[in-house]
Amino acid sequence: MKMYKPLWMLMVAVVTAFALAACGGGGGGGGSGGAASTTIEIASDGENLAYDKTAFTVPAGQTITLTFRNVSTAQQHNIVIVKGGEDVAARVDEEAINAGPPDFLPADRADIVAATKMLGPGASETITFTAPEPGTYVFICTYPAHYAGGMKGVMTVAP
Ligand SMILES: [Cu+2]
Repeated sequence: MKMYKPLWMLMVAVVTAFALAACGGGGGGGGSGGAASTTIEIASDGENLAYDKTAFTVPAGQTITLTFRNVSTAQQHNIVIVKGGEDVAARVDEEAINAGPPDFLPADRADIVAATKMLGPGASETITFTAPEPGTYVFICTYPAHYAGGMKGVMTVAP
């Protein structure tokens, strides 16, 4: 009689295994069974002053793993997601130019959700951040004249 585990223990084990399998299939997490996460891949658009996507959406509060690839053979690029719209983006762009090379990023990150380093041709970087509250957030390249040249997009954070 004591040789057998109670039936409920077996049930818990089965249900837990099922839940972990379901989570791994849908969330794309690292398999650690932690909080849900979202992966975003974005690149520069060839030699253009543009990204290969001008919009992406992420869920509020989730851990976002974003990989940016600079596929240009000549240009330096980064991606800087700002806490607001074009007005904030313009301010960050100006602060970035004042900050100067090599990163063209203001030391004060108050207006920035997340940013990669300035990447040379062919380089890539993966950053992780928590999606802020629902809304729209402009992202830009802060290399001088790239934002003005149209290198920008919008991250939407969904509730
Ligand atoms: Cu750029």
